[in-house]
Amino acid sequence: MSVWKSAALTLNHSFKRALLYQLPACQIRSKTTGPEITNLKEELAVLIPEHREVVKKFVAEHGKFSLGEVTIDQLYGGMRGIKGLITETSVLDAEFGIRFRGYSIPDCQKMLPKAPGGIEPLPEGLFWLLCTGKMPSDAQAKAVSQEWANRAGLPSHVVTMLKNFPSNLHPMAQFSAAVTACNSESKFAKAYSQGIHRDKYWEYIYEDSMDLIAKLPTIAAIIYRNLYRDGTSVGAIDPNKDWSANFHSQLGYEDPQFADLLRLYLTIHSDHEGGNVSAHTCHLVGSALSDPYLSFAAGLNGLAGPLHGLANQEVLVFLKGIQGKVGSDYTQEGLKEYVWSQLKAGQVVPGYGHAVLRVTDPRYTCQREFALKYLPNDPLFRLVSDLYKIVPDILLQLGKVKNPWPNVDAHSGVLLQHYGMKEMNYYTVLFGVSRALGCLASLIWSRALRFPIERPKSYSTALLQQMVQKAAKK
Ligand code: AMX
Repeated sequence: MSVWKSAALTLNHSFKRALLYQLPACQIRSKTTGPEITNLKEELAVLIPEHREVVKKFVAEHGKFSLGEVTIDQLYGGMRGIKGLITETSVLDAEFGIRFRGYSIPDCQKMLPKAPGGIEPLPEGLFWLLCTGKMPSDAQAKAVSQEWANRAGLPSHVVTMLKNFPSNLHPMAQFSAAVTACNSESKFAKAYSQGIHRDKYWEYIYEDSMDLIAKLPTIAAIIYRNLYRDGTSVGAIDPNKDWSANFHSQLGYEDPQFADLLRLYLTIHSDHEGGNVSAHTCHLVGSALSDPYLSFAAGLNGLAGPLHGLANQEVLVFLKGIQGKVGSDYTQEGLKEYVWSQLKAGQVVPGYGHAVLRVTDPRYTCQREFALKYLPNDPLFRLVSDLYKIVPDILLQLGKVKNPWPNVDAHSGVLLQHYGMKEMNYYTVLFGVSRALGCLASLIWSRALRFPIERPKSYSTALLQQMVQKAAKK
């Protein structure tokens, strides 16, 4: 195929994707114009003014376009389905699952750059994609790896603080506290106090975000080693290794297959559009111009809830409960009985259900494919597979569950257990490391697009009752 034809096809594909997912015009520029930019901030410096103009024009022309009504059910029902946020990095389709800038998880597995010898995508590449809307080249992903390696150092007070935490403080509480304490390093907070122009906010948010993402694996690994490896040193970052490979070594693991699993894990947990608790919290706190350390720590506190990120820990507790009570020689009937007993005790089945999705989560599916390839005979994987056959039917029988299918958390712990990471209380920390990619890419764009402080309207029941009565009299 000629170079021109191939470029035209690429552009055609990009235009189709842009039309389908309403990507900004800046995302469909031909890759072939000008020399390749490998520095992410320089790339954003080109894209941001273009996209600001696109948004300005769009809002000026269509600002009064209605997206539907809000019902009282929605006010009392966790705002489910209310359209109230702009998140440029990803869109969640109830029937399809997540698309990162229009790309599905299998697309990302195929198209994102890989580490030498690895087959799973580099989270560095995904971060580039989330920030820019463009699939990065190997050189662009590598440049991000190197930047993160260079920015990974921790302030000593954070290391001391982590050392002093009691071992009964949950790893997520330690993680969020350490991230908050890194606020001493905030370039945004410093620049703001010196009086920077609002047009420049995004540049400092970008700097803090890159610094924070770089530091997260070291913070997380210190927590892991303090709690489960007698406080042994996490060692130095190797600037020639990618972000996940360094994290893998800092945690104390050696199996390259586990490093590749971490790449997949850190990619797929990154972003799930804007309304989920962690992303929304980070966005909300950031809208007050709290710096990225404070904003993301707030998001982590939300992720630590059992109905959100902590579900990955809860799933393992659930699976171990089954193994303890029903044994590994279980029958389908035995499994069903256990699930019903959990429901009758007024508890949820962790790892199942979703506020938006109405199909099996593609993040579950890709982890299942990984397991089928590398650990098909793992007993815990077999249990997860057997539950997949019975839980949806049981949940449907309850008559109220809107999505009976498994979500991301139903699968992740099983893979980690297989590679030796048995400490289930730690699992949400891994989720948190990954979630930073989505939350912080969005935070950069929120400041780039100068989104205002978030402040939705609330009502009291009494006021709503008056409103309804008044409407009935008309
Ligand atoms: N087990 C038992 N009951 C469930 C259920 C489950 N897995 N999922 C939903 N339900 C119940 C709800 O508790 C609710 O009951 P209620 O009316 O008596 O209060 C009813 O079904 C309707 O809920 P829904 O509209 O289907 O779900 P939702 O949007 O309110 O909640 C979620 C979504 C994820 C919190 C819920 O499905 C759940 O609790 N799942 C188990 C926990 C879990 O896996 N969380 C992780 C989600 C993914 C993530 O964020 N990481």
